[in-house]
Amino acid sequence: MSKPEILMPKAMRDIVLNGLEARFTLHKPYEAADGGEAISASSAGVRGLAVLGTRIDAAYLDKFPYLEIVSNFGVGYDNIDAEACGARGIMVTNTPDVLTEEVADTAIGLLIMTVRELSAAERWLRDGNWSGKGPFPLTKASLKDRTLGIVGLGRIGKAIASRAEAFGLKVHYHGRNQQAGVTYPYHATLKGLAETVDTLMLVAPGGDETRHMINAEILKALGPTGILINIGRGTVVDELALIDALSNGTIHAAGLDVFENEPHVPEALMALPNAVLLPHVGSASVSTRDAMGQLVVDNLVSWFETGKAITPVAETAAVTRRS
Ligand code: 8YV
Repeated sequence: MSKPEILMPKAMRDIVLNGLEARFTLHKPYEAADGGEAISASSAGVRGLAVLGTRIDAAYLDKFPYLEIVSNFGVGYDNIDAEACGARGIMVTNTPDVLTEEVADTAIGLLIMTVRELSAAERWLRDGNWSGKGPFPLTKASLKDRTLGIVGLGRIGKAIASRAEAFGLKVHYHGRNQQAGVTYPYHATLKGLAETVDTLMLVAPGGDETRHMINAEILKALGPTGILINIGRGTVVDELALIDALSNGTIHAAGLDVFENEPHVPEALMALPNAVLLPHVGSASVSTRDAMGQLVVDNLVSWFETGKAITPVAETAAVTRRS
């Protein structure tokens, strides 16, 4: 029997490339001089996509009449119109769980960096200021006595919450629904959460539903001692409103691992001393990225061998293989 054809729109880690080449006929349109043309010429028999960040919408799906499965590298899949896939009977998978602890560790690291101004303190030393001008100025904020409001208490949110508790923080949360068995105080509205806590941790997924959830009103509710951390998706925050809030003292500081238009970060944000900015490194260790890559491969292998995906997304959980 001939091997199923898989298309990888953008280059991915060797673990994905080698894993797919061993089991499938792999199309790599990015190697051609004209990637776009190459996709339509080679697409006829493609039954699976291995995707890293490529926008997969209805028009993209039209190129692949025999498509059965889209295997996404990343737990977030706001790059994929999963409802359009589901409506066509196309399975979508993501890479949950394998990155949970890594992202939670990064979130806590970013929180402490932001509260205690650790990147500025390191720059102070490296610039020779410690021996020249004296000690780094005391930070206005401390982690002690903070209350953390988590927006999006899913698997990663819960891993952050248990770490935060170990640091002595009180934890509250907001999400679409109150969760059974969760004892952290629940806030039905984001504004209610922002008014109650002094530290907001965003772990919400991207997409239309969460776009610019964090706006001027929410930042005002968070208040002048407020600290905003975003480890989820950049689109959740209205970046211009955040720049305003950081510039005029509406909130104290922000730590961001994700941005609205990655990899572009607004100059105005870069210029702010009270923003800690990381280049989307939440899951970015070799071991975690390898585990994510392996899951991209395993979902495709499982689908074509057993007819079942390992980690289907909610929108396509009911999709079954036709052949
Ligand atoms: C991804 C992420 O690795 O999993 C996600 O949703 O944001 C990251 O962990 C990244 O988007 C892919 O480069």
